[in-house]
Amino acid sequence: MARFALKLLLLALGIARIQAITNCTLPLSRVGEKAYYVESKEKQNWYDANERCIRAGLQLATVDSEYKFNELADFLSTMGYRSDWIWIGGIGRQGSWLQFGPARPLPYAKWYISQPDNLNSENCMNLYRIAEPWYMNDYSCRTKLSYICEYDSTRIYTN
Ligand SMILES: [Ca+2]
Repeated sequence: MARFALKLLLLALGIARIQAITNCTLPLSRVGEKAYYVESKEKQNWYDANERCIRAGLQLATVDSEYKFNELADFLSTMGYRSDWIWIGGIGRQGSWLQFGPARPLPYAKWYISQPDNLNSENCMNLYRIAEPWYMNDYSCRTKLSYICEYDSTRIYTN
């Protein structure tokens, strides 16, 4: 019991430290060296979601490895997100995709079957859950979706 309380205290201190560094007042959830914030009530188009993350000292969450993808997917599932379409930090055009933080070609991708399909000019990246696993999809940037911001203590933010 004492160990659990200590773990909770350390978690709270970790979040407080991140919020002090970023001046972020959003309720972050810590996962390892990262902290996430999911906004699912006030949905935004990709551009506004990106801006809101940046204004909070964060960035749209990025996927740079299979490990990170699974961490993000597990976090979203644990937090109870089942049917949300969620913006993440990736943009693309005509098959060439970049992720943010800093911008670079995608180091890892887990697209759903036949995605990215660029249906109706889909140039922004979201996560969605088809059956059990989460996948990436390209979607119209102007559509309002939930979004996930991240803070990663191992990363220098340049966007
Ligand atoms: Ca698509």
